[in-house]
Amino acid sequence: MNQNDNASEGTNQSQTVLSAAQPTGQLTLGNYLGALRHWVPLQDQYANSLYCIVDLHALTVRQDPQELRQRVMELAAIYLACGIDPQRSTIFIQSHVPAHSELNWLLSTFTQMGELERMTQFKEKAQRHKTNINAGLFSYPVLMAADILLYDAHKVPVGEDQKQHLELARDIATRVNGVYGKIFQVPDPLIAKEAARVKDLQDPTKKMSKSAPSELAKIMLLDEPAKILKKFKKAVTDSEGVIRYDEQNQPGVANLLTIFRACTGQSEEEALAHFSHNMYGKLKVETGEAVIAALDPVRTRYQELMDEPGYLAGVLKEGAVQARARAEGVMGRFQEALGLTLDGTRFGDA
Ligand code: AQP
Repeated sequence: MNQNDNASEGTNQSQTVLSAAQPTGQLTLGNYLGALRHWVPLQDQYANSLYCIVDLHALTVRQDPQELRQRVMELAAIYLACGIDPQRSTIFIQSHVPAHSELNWLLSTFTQMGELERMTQFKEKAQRHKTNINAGLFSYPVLMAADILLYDAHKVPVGEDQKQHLELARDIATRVNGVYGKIFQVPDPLIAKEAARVKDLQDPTKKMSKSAPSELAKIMLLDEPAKILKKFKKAVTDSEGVIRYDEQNQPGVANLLTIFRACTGQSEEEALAHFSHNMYGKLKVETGEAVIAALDPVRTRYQELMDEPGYLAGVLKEGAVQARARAEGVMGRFQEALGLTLDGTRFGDA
C-alpha cells in the first residue's frame, strides 16, 4: 500500500485505521482486491482498526428492507470470512451509531456545493440512477467524511475510486481545524499499488461495480468456481492477439494481467514471461483459476459463518457499543467548539 506523503503524526502503533463497504449487494472481486484483502494485515500494523457496514450510504438507492437486513448480515460474514478478527477490530453497522448522521449534518455546513458538484462518482451515479437522483446521493461524500472523522482515523484503506472523496474529507477536516483548533484528525488514504481499480470484464474502460447490470461484467466473491471460469472465458479482450501490459490500447488484457498478478503474487515481468507466446484463452483460464484459488477459503468460511447468525449478531452488537463509545470523544469536542453545549453538556445526555 502507498503511504500518503502527508503522513500524520504518531507511529502505526498509536494510530487508527478505518474503512467500510456498502451492503448494496454481494461484494465483487474489485471490492476484495482493491480494499478488503488489505484490511487484514492492517489489524497487526495499527493500534485500532474499525470496519463499518455503511447501510446509510446504501439508502441513496431504494432498498427492500428485508433484503437490506439480509445483506448487512452477509457483509458482516464476508468481513469475517476475509480475515477481519472481531478480537482485534471493531466491526459495526453505521446506522447503529447515530453520531454518523449528526456529524454528517454538522460537516455539511462546512462543505461547499461546488466541491460536491465536482465529485466524479456523483456524476457517474447520477447517470445510472436517472429516476432517483436524491440529495443523499449528492451529499454522500459528506457522510463519508463523517464516518472517518468521527473516529480520529489516521489511515483509510480504499480503492482508487474513493480517492477524491478522501481528499474532500481531508479538506473539510482542515477547514474545521482552521476555525476551531484541532478538532479532527486529518486522515490519509491508503491506496494499494496493485489492483486499486479492477475493471469490468465486459467493458474494461469502467471499474468493476457490484451494481453493474450485466452478470458477466463482475465476479462476485461467492460465485461458484464454474461460474467464475465461465465469466473469465467470456471476458472482453481485443483483436491484437499479443499479451502485453498496455492499459490504453489493450485494457481488457491489462485487467486480466492485473487480476492474475494480484491473485498469484507474480510481478509484471514474471506474468508476461509466463504468458509469452500464448493466446488469450490461456490468460483467461489461468486468471479464472487463480481467482478461484484465492476466493475458495473466503467462500468456505462464509458458509460456516452464515450458519451462526447468533454469533454474527453478537459481533455487530459489541461493535456498535465500542463504536458509540469512541464516537463520543470527537462529537463532544466538536459540539463544544460549535456552541451546541450548555455548561459543557447537552440536556438529555446521560
Ligand atoms: N473495481 C474496484 N477495484 C478496486 N477497488 C474497488 N472498490 C470498489 N470497486 C473497486 C473499493 O471497494 C471498497 C468498498 O466499496 P463500496 O462498497 O463502498 O462501494 P463502491 O466504491 O461504490 O463500490 P461498487 O462495487 O461500485 O458499489 P456500487 O455498485 O454499489 O456503487 C471501497 O474502498 C472501494 O474503493
